[in-house]
Amino acid sequence: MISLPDDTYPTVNVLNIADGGITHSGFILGEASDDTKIQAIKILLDDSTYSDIDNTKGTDVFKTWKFKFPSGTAAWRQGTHHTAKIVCVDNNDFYSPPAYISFTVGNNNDINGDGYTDILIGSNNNTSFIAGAYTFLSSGPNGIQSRDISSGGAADITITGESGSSPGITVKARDTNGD
Ligand SMILES: [Ca+2]
Ligand SMILES: [Ca+2]
Repeated sequence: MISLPDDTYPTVNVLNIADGGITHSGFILGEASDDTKIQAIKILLDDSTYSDIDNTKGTDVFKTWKFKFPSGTAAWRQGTHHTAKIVCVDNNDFYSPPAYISFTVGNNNDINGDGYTDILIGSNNNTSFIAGAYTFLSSGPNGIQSRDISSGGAADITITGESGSSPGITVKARDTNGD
């Protein structure tokens, strides 16, 4: 059997953040592919140095990847502007054309940690005088599925308060299970 040389460059792209957009998640999500094997996926943040998102040197020709924003003291503040350049390297050290995004950090309201914005709606005015909050979670790139909770639809998470209390007056969304 003749082994043909690898003459195909890998590809990489970002799925959840548009170039020039605002992100309301704490992750960058994307895909990578190659005709032979993906060796590594690397990211360069704010023109610093490349670090590995994935360096498993596996046998995959297609991968999805997920990069978590810096945390702790290095965490990015809301309203700050950042750039990310991502490349995929194949098993012959061919580099993909880079995927490049520049974006602004919004408030992180990706509650289910899938990289896409969720909605938390406070309610303190329902018929039984029980206050509450409704959470609608994104389902990946399809976003939040439309539903009508007044005619049989349901929120993903419903927080119901005691009668007479008002937990829904002020609500805050955060990435509660991001990993
Ligand atoms: Ca290749
Ligand atoms: Ca989400």
